[in-house]
Amino acid sequence: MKELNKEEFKSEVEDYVKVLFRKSIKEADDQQIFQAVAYAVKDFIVDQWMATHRTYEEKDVKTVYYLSMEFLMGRALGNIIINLKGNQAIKEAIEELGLNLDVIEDQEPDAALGNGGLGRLAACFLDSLSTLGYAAYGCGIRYKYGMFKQVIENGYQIEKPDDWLKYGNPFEIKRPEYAVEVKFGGYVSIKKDEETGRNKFVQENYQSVLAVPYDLPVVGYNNNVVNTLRIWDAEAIDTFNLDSFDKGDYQKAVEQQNLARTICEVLYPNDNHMAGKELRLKQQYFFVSASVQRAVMKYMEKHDDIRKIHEKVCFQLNDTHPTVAVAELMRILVDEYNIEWDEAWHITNKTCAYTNHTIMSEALEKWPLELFSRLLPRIYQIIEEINRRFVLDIQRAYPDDYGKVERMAIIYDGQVKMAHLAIAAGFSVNGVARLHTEILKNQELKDFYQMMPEKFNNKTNGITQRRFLLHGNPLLADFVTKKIGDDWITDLKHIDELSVYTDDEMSRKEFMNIKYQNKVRLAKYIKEHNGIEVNPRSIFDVQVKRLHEYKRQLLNILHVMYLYNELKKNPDKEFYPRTFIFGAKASAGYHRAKSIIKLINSVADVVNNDKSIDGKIKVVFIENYRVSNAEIIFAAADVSEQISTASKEASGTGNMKFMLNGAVTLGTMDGANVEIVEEVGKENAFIFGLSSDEVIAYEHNGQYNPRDIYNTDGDIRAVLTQLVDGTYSSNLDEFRDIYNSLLDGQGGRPDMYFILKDFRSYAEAQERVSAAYADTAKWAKMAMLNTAKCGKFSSDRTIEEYAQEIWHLEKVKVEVTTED
Ligand code: HBZ
Repeated sequence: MKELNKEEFKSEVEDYVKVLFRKSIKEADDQQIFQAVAYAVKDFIVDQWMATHRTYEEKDVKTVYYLSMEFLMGRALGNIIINLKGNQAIKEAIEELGLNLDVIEDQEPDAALGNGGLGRLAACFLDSLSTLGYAAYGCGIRYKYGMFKQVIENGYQIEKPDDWLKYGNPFEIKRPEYAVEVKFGGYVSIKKDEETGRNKFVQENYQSVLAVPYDLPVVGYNNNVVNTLRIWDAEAIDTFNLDSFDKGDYQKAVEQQNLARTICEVLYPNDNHMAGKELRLKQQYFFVSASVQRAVMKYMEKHDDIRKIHEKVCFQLNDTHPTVAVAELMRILVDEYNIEWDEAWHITNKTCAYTNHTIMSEALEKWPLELFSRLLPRIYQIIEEINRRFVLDIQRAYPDDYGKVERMAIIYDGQVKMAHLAIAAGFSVNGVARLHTEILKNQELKDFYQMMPEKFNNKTNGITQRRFLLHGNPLLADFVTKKIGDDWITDLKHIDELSVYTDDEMSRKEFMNIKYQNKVRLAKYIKEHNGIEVNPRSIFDVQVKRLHEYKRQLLNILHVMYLYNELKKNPDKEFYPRTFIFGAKASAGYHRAKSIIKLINSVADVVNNDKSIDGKIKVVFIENYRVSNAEIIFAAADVSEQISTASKEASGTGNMKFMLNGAVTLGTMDGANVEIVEEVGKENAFIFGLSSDEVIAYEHNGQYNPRDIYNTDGDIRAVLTQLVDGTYSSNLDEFRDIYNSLLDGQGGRPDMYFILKDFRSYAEAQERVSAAYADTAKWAKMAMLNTAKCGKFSSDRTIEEYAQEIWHLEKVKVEVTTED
């Protein structure tokens, strides 16, 4: 690993401030200093970046292309510095320049090219791929505006554009030499190919855009490996050539300009919900076509037989969003390389693999045929042919069961079903936690599992300990390293060696003192950003994640309302002070989710300002929750709220970040919580609520009636009544929709999220939390064991499983030579 030279680095920073801004360090503002430091860091890694790609080519290694609409990267600078092990040297260099690294890191906008779990998982995977030394590209979209910035006004969420590229992105490199054309619309005609004499399908009268890649470095930990996140931007293909324009051309040129301008404009802010918009499908095909075309070209530069592409290339589809990749690859093989259908299909089957991230029906992608065939006429033809053959396969396998075709066809009911296409076309279908994969196999995708059991496998999610402990929680990271050495940084299983220290009182005290200091850090953040004073000696009970009904932030806040009532009734009741911390963005068009944000803020207003409860309960809604402030929040949490309706959360990854940072899970047996409890032991978590089997049984038998609970449980009734009696809003209709949803559900179905059903069990688990926390030694041991037992949840483990079992990649060692 190349050493970072402090003096060289200092003069680079000075040079960059001069060259970029014509200023001295003293004159430059914080943003300019950040830019200069970032350029100096990029200079340092560029040799490794080149060496990495030279090594991949020399060794001719297989490459995974991780196709994803989302990469929720967060900030790059701090992460790159720690992965370079350059923290000390750079910190000193910066200090010697009279600057402060924390302030500089804080200038960087988050690269928020993602919504939540799915996008952040992609980012963690890239970090692990580089650290483990696997050849990989992340392929995505260079959205001009990422996930919106959330501002809370009057308790309501307001969305502001996230202009993350305003000052330019110092880490990116534009690669116009690799630009490719992507075609939309028009029609398909059949032409005779002069060379082969065969019929060819040609797309005509289309509109096209130029896809131009920008590369971002993904630095591995201390190993010289720098992989690439390639994000595509759209540019107009023709500049106006005014001489030769007749009227029709002019019109078309304007349309193409508009198309190029709109495609990469903005990330759709939906989490677990299908947008169904034409522009979204354009975005999907745009980045997928560009990525697949480039991957094929790159492969063919070094190989002469396209039929063997699967030996060197794998496309991993991050959910169904990039599933058009299978049809695009078919198009290239059949139309451009003249390969027979059957053979092209086999090649495609061996090259594509699909990850499922949800069973929520509203998230499943289905595109209307009219839209699909109009926008992507040739791709649509190919999918029709895939469907025709797949339906024949189904009928052959189940000649007497027409229901199978109805349930499994790729095209049915006037829609293209992307999940069915992904399963039919890929060689691997994986879920993201054991329970989730079992539900896929036994419920949601039962028919597919029966027909193609060999495709199904589980890959339980993971997170990178380098960002979420080493960078986000330096105090705890140092403590762990002091106790057990630093092997955990690249092999998290070692963190189990911390277990023995849970019986040592001194170590426990040290651990809890670090937690306290992290709570002070968060309290300061809250004071600065929310103006709310919180007590770092109180229990920090945290729920941060996207706002969705199935994640049940509503259950949490209803319970706060209940506790508040209890305190008002019995002011002298012994009560361990609690700070309930929320952070969540709601999709802009998701009214009920936004209403729940308003409710949290309204409850906060009342409770925080009621002197009679003596500050025993505080409620804080942290504005604009995102990767950069998440790092601070996880470090400070005592209680990790993972309270989704069982069966609905595919995995969750926040749960793992909390665990790593020594927070104790309060959760349902859902997603990866099941595996967390398995690792840490039931006695070191607080589990409550219906099981996934029970939820699924209720869904089938329709026996759940929330009104029975309302009628028999006075405390619950009181809380619900307060939603509509003016306690939390002078507008009695403000929370009426929430009230109705709890009692009457929707579309004739009772509340699908079983909030009242799980309420008592949740409240009782919360009492256990309070009791456990009051026993300081017991809590310290539990918290510390959570950190010690989280070894399984590193994304390094997850990626190792993908690499061995799905992608079949080999590990590469990179040496930086003088050539670079
Ligand atoms: O993917 C999440 C799951 O809800 C979570 O349980 C899991 O841990 C995580 C990683 O596997 N899913 C998402 O975050 N999904 C989306 O963000 C999404 C975005 C656009 C869509 C559909 C889903 O159209």
